[in-house]
Amino acid sequence: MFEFFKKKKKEVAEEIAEETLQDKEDTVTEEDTEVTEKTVAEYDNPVMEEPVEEPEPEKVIDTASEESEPVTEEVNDGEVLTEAETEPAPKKGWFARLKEGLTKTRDNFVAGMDSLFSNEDKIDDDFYDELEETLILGDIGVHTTDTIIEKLKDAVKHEHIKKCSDCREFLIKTIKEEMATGETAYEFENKQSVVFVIGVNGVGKTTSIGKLASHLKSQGKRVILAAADTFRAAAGSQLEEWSHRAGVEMIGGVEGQDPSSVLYDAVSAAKARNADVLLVDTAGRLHNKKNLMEELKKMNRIIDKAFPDAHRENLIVLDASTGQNAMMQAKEFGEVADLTGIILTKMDGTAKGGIAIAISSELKIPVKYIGVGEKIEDLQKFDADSFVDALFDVAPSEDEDKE
Ligand SMILES: Nc1nc2c(ncn2[C@@H]2O[C@H](COP(=O)(O)OP(=O)(O)O)[C@@H](O)[C@H]2O)c(=O)[nH]1
Ligand SMILES: [Mg+2]
Repeated sequence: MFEFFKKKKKEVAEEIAEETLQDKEDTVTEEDTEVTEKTVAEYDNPVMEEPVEEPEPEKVIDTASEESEPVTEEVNDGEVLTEAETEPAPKKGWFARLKEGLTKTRDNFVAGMDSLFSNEDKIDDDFYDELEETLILGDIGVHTTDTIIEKLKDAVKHEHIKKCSDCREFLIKTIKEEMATGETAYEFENKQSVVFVIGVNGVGKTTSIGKLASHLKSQGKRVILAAADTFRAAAGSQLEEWSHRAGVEMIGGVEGQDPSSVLYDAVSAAKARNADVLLVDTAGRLHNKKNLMEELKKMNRIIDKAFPDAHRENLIVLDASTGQNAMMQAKEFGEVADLTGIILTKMDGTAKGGIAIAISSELKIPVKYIGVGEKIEDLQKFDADSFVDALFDVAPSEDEDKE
């Protein structure tokens, strides 16, 4: 297979050079001239035509168990890396870490539920109203809330559910069912893959790539990172820092370089080193849908030509703390890219973790990983059952809490 690539390399390079040239010519169109004249401030807006409110990067981790405040270090452009990211983790089961990360969501969401389910009263309309309110306030979303309440009403009619206190178990079961997105696939971890990581600025793309690289490396995979966010120099140096932490190689470019040319170099490196997974960091600040679509298309064409056999994955990163806004971003990106999964970050320190339920239930795109902190090990594979158990404080089975 690789002989074929070697032979093709020159050809592909020529085609890409041609394409780049073509792109340069294209920029002379009236519309695009206008685009290039846009100010940097406008580029700083997130991707979509309708401005999506950009989340403040969250730096606070709800770390009751942290002994000391993480020391922060200012890097360019206000990016802050914490020392905590490099510290070795205290050895805890992943379920315990998940539960710890979900503390705020649980306090917000389940505390309301518990008071609702703790009484022995008969189920009436007030109960349904309160349940509806609690679910919506927990960021489960109107659509999913309606579905859950309908199922509950049905069960109350046909099964032996009489008292409010009987509903808790049914609710847990229903939420798990709603979140089941079918086979949640992690094949890319075991194939030669190219993974595009996309999403608006500040959601945690670069951080998640660092964590994912470390996770894959610990499984013995050879990982290469591509710094295709060339919009500003700080983005490349931030990814480089993560590549050191994870102990993997990074292929970068210079500020302002065509991201596709960085990608091309990275693909060549991935093939030369026989890498298992190429993780591609992308810019979150392309200012409109057309630009984003063009950029993604161009990058996809490079993979089509230069790495046609690679398994492809488009993971969108969403910041859970933005609640319903995250859902909107997923829908908008879904219009320009074939999303194969979601990385839901900042599940720690937010009370809006219920958004994971809304996203899985409404979008039917699997949440594949969740970020539960800023440290390198704070990325977990997402499992709906464990998530709901952690949220409702259901004790895990012994197997579940193994590393
Ligand atoms: N608490 C917390 N912070 C996170 C998580 N993921 C990312 N961050 C922080 O979010 C900020 C933005 O992350 P970054 O990776 O630069 O976002 P990008 O612009 O999408 O690449 C950084 O301060 C990260 O440390 C997470 O799971 N939990
Ligand atoms: Mg970034």
